[in-house]
Amino acid sequence: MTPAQLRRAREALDTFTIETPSWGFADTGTRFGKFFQDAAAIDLGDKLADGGHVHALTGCCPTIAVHVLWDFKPGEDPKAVARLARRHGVKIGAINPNLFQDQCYKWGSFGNNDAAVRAHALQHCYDSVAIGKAVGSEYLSLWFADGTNYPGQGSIRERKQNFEDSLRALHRKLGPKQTMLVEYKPFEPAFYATDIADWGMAYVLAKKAGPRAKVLVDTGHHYAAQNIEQIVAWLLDEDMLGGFHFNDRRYADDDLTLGSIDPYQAFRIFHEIHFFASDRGRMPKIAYMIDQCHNEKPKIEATIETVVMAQALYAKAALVDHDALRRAQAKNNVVDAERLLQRAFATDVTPALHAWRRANQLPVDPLLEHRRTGYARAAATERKRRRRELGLVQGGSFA
Ligand code: PSV
Ligand code: MN
Repeated sequence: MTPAQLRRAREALDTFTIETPSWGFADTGTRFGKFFQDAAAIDLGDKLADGGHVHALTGCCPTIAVHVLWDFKPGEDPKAVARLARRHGVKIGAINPNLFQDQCYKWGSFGNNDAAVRAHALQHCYDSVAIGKAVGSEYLSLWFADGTNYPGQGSIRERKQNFEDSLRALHRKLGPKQTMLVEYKPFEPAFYATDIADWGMAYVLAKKAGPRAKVLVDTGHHYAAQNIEQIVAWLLDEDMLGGFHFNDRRYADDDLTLGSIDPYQAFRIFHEIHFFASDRGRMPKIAYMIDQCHNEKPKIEATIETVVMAQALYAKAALVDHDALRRAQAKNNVVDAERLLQRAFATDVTPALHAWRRANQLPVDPLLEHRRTGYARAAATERKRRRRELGLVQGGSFA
């Protein structure tokens, strides 16, 4: 790396944080079953401890996303949870209401044709907003499993209107510091018409809900050939990009670790963000989050791998020479324009990552340092014992 590249990459790293998901530390599986890990988090305390450990090693994961039903026991004091997070050196990040597991949601939540169920779902979201205010969270992150499985099953327009009404009502409850993120997904669990199937639908609903509603892009929630960075560029240009759920995939919503299959995809997304920032003279406010399930890899290792990969790809994307790119684009010089991206992608940014970590008193290799601490071994021993004492069947925690 040249000294200028080194400086640029380090400055980029200064602006980058990424949120870890509480559910990424717990036992997860596919719908065919779960394979348990002794060190998997049992409860929210464990998840916050694991997330705090990841932040202590990487220095760029100061918040942890929580899922209300999986993480908050009924009657749990959110302020006590916020204090616990602080003790682990982190804060509570996005609040994710759970609108898909109760039996009452068989026909949907906000899209349900039963007003009583819609009211129940809305109340759960109001409660989630209140939790968010109590813990000082900036984001309410909404994903809906709503949809229909067969043609003719429901009125697509009526379901859309039900969504509009509920999201508008929910937006009115947001505090001045809260942003509502609307996530989309084209398939699963509904397999005919998911109610919020793509970014256009999420955009329309967010626009109608109010100014503090934005779109959330989960990289796994697209058709295989879809150009995700183009969606990102459009949302940026419309000031409607609220955040990301990062993960990688080979087939569908596989929730693999970021960059394990296609690192160039994440690079191209980050490039659009850096290019936008360079055009506008300001970095947009975006909630970078991870949404992965680590079914086979040790959970903390998989999380650290993801964070480190995200930092590397973000730093590489910062190295694209934007002035040269604008010149190449103005002349329709396709080859040179593409080479600028490829050259940045091929740059080894390890020296910048190491220098940034050293400057922030962090281990240069967070994964090796994690192994050296023996954290996972100790957690496995303690959690195994605690599961026995509590009489818990492994995997008793949600997610
Ligand atoms: C759904 O697939 C999703 O991406 C949503 O963001 C959920 O909140 C998350 O996964 C966890 O199940
Ligand atoms: Mn997601």
